[in-house]
Amino acid sequence: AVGRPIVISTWDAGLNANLGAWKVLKPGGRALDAVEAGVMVTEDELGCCVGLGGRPDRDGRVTLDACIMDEKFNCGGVAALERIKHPISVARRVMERTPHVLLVGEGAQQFALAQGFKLEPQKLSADAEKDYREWLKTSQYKPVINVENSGSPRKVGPVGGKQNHDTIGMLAQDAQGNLSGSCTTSGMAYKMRGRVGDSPIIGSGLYVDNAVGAAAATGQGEDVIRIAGASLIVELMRQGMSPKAACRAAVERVARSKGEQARDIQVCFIALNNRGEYGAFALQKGFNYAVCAADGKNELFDSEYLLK
Ligand code: SD4
Repeated sequence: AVGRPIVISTWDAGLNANLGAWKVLKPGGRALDAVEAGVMVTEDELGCCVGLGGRPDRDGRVTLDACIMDEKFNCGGVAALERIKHPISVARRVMERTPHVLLVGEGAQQFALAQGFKLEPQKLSADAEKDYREWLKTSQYKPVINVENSGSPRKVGPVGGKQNHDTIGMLAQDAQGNLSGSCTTSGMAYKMRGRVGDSPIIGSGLYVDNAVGAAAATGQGEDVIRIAGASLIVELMRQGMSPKAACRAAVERVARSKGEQARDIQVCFIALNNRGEYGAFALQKGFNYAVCAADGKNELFDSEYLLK
């Protein structure tokens, strides 16, 4: 353990996101506020897989998935939400202002507008537009492993339009010892219209039990849902596994569920327990995660992985 507060998030875009969370955590703020503020940074950046700058579905529409969970099992999510800049904040409103956990599509957008969120133009970023046109030439759906990773060493700071970042999952423990988590994505590029991945699904893309720990997922959402990934990891930590061992066990279960096809996908997990210990594990090479903890150091780590 490195001490609290602590925040951990997926991929190299997590470095910037952690700084957003740290502004809340350092002066003693709530983990819940931190995980919302943190991933909002990523939702604002241009990149392949989060926010309105993300890649569209096969019909050319950017559809966003997000969820959030606090230390008291409160949770909320949105799926297939269009033209709203901060799906994570809409997810939080679903949690705090409705009797429901998940709103989808048009209903989610209506709710967002009723809550005062602004309808953004229906427009792809220049990079997304270019890639989409290229993709239309073959129209083949073939997820690219580790497309999320920007591929070059990344420093904290302003992000150029070229950055290629993914789904961000974020877990935090505040100075009071409370845990919360968030997850936000534009999902797999060129997915079928209406497709929802693991990221807005409580128990798959994200799970938090304050008495045990928290976990988040990124990668091929269908294969995270199949094993109820984040929930599984929290249950394994409950039984005494370390965060990393629990993430590894979940990856092994994905591998078992996929058989030979495991080589064609990437699945990655991060976890944080209530003692402030963290860990990660991935199916394939190339996953990394960012950790910012008590000493204020914000560092990127390469995850270990199963398939050598
Ligand atoms: C999804 N898990 O929609 C997300 C996307 C992702 O790497 O994490 N891609 O399936």
